[in-house]
Amino acid sequence: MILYSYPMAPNPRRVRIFLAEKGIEVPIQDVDITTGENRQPDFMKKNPVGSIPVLELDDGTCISESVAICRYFEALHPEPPLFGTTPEEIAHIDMWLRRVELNVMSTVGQVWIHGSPLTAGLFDQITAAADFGRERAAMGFKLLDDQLADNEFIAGDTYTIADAVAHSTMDFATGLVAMTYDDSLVNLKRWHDMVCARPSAQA
Ligand SMILES: N[C@@H](CCC(=O)N[C@@H](CS)C(=O)NCC(=O)O)C(=O)O
Repeated sequence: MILYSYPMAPNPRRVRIFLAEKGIEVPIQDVDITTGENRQPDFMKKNPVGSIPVLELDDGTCISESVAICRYFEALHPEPPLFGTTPEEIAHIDMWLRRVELNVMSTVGQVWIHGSPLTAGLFDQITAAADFGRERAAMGFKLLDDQLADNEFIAGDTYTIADAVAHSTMDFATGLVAMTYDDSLVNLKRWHDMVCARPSAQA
């Protein structure tokens, strides 16, 4: 089994954080997305979308999409459960996971593509799209802050996949994308400091 990854990329990091929380070790092979190694024919055979992460099983089966890879490991190693166990927990965690993906990761990603000097040579950047992304990301940060006012973790009182994805997303936002969140979002800051202090943050 091999996990194709890249150190600074937020989507593979979700999987690495998830694996660290589960205590699972998987051999990792880096694919340099900055030089387009992921777009070479050999890699496109593993994932026709060309993105990382990809998990290649010993029989050659390839699974892409970070959350699908996490679900695979959850099924293999149910403890500790990070996707919930009861129908209500599973739905609640999935609801928050999708909220993080749609309201935070996708909006931060828009700022990365359209507003970062680091990607200026790669994309035809549209300033209005970056501004819209920033505005929507601020709403996403507030959504998380409100939720974290009454909950220790994103989906309630235990660590879940929603925390792994939000952690990788917030590190990406405040790191590579150089975004900040408002000082008034004290609950988000409390949670961000907490997940950064967990051993899985080293993943
Ligand atoms: N929805 C996908 C997104 C994967 C993705 O966008 N990966 C980025 C790295 S964070 C990538 O491979 N970018 C390079 C490219 O697409 O060429 C997932 O969750 O795995």
